[in-house]
Amino acid sequence: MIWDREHECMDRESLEKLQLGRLKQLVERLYQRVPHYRHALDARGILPKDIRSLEDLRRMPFTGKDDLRQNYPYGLFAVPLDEVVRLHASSGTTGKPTVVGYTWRDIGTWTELIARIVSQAGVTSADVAQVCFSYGLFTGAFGLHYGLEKVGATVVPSSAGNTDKQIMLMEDFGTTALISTPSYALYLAEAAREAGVEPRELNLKVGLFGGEPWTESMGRQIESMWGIKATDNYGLSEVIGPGVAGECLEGAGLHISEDHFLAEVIDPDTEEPLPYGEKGELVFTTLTKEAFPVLRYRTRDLAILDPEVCACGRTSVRMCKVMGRTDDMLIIRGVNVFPSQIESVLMSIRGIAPHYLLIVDTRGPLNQLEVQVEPDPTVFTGSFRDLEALEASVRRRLQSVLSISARVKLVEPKTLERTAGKSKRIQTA
Ligand code: DLL
Repeated sequence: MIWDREHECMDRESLEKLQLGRLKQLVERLYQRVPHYRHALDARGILPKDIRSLEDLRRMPFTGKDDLRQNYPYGLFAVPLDEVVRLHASSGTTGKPTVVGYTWRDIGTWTELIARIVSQAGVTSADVAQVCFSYGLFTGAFGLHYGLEKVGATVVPSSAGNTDKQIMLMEDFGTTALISTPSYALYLAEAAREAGVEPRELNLKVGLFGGEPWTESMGRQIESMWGIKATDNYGLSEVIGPGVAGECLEGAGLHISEDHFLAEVIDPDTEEPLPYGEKGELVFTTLTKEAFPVLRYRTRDLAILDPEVCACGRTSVRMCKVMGRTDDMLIIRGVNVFPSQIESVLMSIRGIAPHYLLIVDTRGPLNQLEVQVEPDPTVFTGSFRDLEALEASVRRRLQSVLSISARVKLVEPKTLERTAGKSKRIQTA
């Protein structure tokens, strides 16, 4: 079903007219209300009134994670805090998270955008939708939640974890739609089998998966284990959260809600926009956000855009599945992790040498992270009890600062590789 036919099937000319009007308003608002953007526009000699066509977007400055870090926590908000009704956060590149805010109207916009993507995946008021994202600062759960309610689905906010209970709820409540990361969907299917429940015999029909990259082949595996249709949906906190783009049942890419987000693909090195069909870094400009609008936000995600009208009738540009990243961000059990964040945690712990190795084990359904560190021989006494205490304290710090559970392994001093050039600190097992 098409949730918002007027906007999802708009002809290009009307869409571009709408986008241009919204872009002008956005730049005006940013210029008036957010000093960071005013300075960035002034530095390029651009005034809001200079925007005459969508092409003018090319001249605008980019925004990146560093800008968010420098303006932490509220510096990029375009409304006073008393108009903000919700905060969410995702990983920053160092110790502090990236904070995003929503006005009441933003929550309404988000709800509509999610209603579009869940309808694209075929979810209706007849469905029982189990949301297995963790409810909290992560945008996944709350984001999907309201849009699912909007289409009238029966929402089961079971949150992440507690696998046995998830399976019991699925059986007892007759869940038909599973909302989670793709890796959690695989893990749940395995766990169900281990608990003596055959996933294919449950009532599930469809899954909406996102929050991390997954391949077509992983999708086929999820589909065959659960006996469902697996659909992909994409988003990021800085832009709104989930709801930026979603796959319809044609399975031919993810429709971007272009009346709310201007999408570009750029060459990450030259920063030049690339034509449709070429692989590059996705860049989004929010056209309607009030509390936390962004201008040309560099996602670091690599993808290709396709402007062809889809067989489903929607006219929006589609992005392919995310093909990789331009940086070294990892996603461990749905949590974004930058090696630089781990580094800053490690460096704050006494007794640890400034060398580490991250090993990402992708063999099971859920990624595992092992952090190998060397005890600092000048501080460390060598007793076994001290060693255990140090390991435990590193593990606790990583858990409390980054919300990730990692295995911590202390290795012999001076055994981790030192190189004169770029050190290789991430390995995949
Ligand atoms: O992961 C928003 C989201 C939640 C989307 C639930 C879909 C479902 P962040 O925590 O800010 O927001 O992480 C954003 O996750 O830049 C991508 O690298 C990655 N990502 C999100 N969805 C997908 C996807 C949420 N479908 C970052 N495919 C993004 C590949 C994805 N990568």
